[in-house]
Amino acid sequence: MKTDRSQVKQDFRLNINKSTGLLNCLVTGYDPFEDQPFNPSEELVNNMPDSFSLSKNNVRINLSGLVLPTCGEMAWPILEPVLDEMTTNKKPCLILMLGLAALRKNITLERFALNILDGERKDNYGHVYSGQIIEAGAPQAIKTNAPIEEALAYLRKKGLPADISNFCGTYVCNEIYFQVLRYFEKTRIKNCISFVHLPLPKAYGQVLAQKGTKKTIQLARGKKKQLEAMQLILINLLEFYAKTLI
Ligand code: PCA
Repeated sequence: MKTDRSQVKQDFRLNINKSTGLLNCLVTGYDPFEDQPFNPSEELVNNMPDSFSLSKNNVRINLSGLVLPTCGEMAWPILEPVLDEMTTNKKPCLILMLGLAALRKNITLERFALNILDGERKDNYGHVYSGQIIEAGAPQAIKTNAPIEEALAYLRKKGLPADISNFCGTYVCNEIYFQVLRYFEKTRIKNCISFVHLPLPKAYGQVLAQKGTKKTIQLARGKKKQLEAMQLILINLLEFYAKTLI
């Protein structure tokens, strides 16, 4: 099914910061979908800082954020030109992609994107797919080049519980993750691309209560604090990944 691109809300287009210094850094999220009234990924992208610092190197890195519609057919034509713009200066690209996995409890760093669209869930523009290939001739799966195992250990050490997942689903997050990984496979630009599925804040609060440290356990209660914990993860991940690119 084709959808008219003019239906896409303007707020899905967030201006990409042109002067990103050492790195081109982008964080993406999605709007609410299915019966979820809220998407933590949207909330986090909209509230992220404009920059973050790399402690040891004393370097500040600017961030751009982009909230995408939960529809692959809509989202990719918005994201692709942003990637084109990001890659024109040939600087390394760091992309942290976020999405909601409402049935999961913990934050998960996704290892693979699959070349498949499948499932019974309608996207926000009514599309449903059944075993459709995203790109003919492309690999069946692409593995992230982000050092997720090391990143996971880093987060856990800071009392921020997370896991690795080998299945990003077969819905919109997987589709766009696949497209972005594939995009960079075709360029020679140094990059680090990582997809992180977020649970609902309440579920993460329960995980934090069990696995957090003295410091982070305080963020276990209340949506605002739970989101703060997720924001901390995001910043820590960005710092960790950025160091591998600079
Ligand atoms: N999660 C969905 C799509 C948008 C989002 O936040 C997914 O996991 O595919």
